[in-house]
Amino acid sequence: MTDAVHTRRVFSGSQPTGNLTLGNYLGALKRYVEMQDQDFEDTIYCVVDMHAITLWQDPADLRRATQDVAAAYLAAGLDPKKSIIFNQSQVSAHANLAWVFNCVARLGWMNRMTQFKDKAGKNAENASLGLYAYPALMAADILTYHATHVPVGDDQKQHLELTRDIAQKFNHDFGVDFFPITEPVIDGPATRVMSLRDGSKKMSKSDPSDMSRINLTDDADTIAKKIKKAKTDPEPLPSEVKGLEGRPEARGLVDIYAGLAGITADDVLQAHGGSQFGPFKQALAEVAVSALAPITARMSEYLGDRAEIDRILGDGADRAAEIAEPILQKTYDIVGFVRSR
Ligand code: AQP
Repeated sequence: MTDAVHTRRVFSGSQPTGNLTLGNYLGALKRYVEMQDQDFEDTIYCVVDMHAITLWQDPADLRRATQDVAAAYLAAGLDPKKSIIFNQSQVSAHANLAWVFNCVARLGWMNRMTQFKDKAGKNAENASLGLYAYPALMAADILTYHATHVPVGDDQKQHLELTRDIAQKFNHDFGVDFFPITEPVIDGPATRVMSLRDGSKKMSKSDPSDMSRINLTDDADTIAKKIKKAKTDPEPLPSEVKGLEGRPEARGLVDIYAGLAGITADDVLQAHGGSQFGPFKQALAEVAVSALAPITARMSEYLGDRAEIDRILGDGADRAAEIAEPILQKTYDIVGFVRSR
C-alpha cells in the first residue's frame, strides 16, 4: 500500500455557545486568518452548532450566537472569497460520517477524554450521549474534508490525537489509505490563554465569572477594568521566562501580551522585566484595546445585516458540501453500504 498524497487543506471550527473570548481569538481565529493566506488549497472554517447542542442551548440564542461567531470570523479578517465559512448543521456529511466513526472509535478511547469529564462534571450519568460522542463528530468534521492541518488551542490536543487514531483504525480495518493523518497546528505564545481570575484554568466563554475573560464584544473601558482587576502576585515581573515558574497568573498575563503584540514572552520580559503589575497592566490594556477595538467595531457592522451573514453561511455550506459529499460517498463504498441511486 502506498501513502496517498493528500491536498493541503485546513479545517477548524468554534462553538456558538456564547461570546467568543480573547482565548478563542488568540488560540484560534487569529491563526485561522494567518493560514488563510498561506499555501493551502482550501481553508475551511465552521461554526459548529451541532457540537453546541451537546449542552442545552436555547434555540433563539443558538441562532443568534451562530451568526455572532460568523461575524467574529469576518471581523477577525476571514474573507469569504478566500475561505469557506459555514455552519456545521447545513452540511449533512458531518453527521453521516460521525455515525461511521462512532462505530470505529472504541469506548476505552472515549473514556479517556478529559473534556467530557470536565464538562459532564460529577453528574456524568445525566450528561447527553452527544457530549460523550463529541470527539467522534469532531473527527468527522475534520476528515470529511480530508483536512491535513487543524489550527486549535491546546485544550483540543487530545481530541486531535483521537482524530488521528480514528483515521488510522479506519484505514487499517478496511485495508485502505484513505483518511489523512491530520497535523494539529498548536503553536505560538497563546495556545492556552488563562483565566484572569485563576491562572490554573483556561479562559472560557462558559466560565460563570465574566471578569475571568475578555469578550470580543467588550468595550475599551471594560477591557481595561478587567485587566486592572486580574489576579496577580506581589512580585515585580522577572526579566526572563524562567522567573515565571510557579507564578501562573503572571505567566498568563505575559502570554496574553505576547499573543496580542505578536512577540515572544521573552521579548515582553525584556521590555517589562522589573516592572510592577500596575504599569504592566496599563501597557497590556493598551495593547489589548488597540488589537481588539477594530475587530469589535467591524463585528458590530457585520451584525447590522444578519441576512447577509446567513447568505455567506449558505454559500459556504454549498462549497463545503462539494468537497465533503464525495469523500462521504467514497467512505460508504469502502464500508460496504449499497448505493443504488
Ligand atoms: N483559553 C483558550 N486559549 C487558547 N485557545 C482557546 N480556545 C478556546 N479557549 C481557548 C480555542 O478556541 C477554539 C474554539 O473553541 P470552542 O468554541 O470549540 O470551545 P472550547 O474549546 O470548549 O472553548 P471555550 O471558550 O472554553 O468554550 P465553552 O465554554 O463553550 O466550552 C478551539 O480551537 C479552542 O482550542
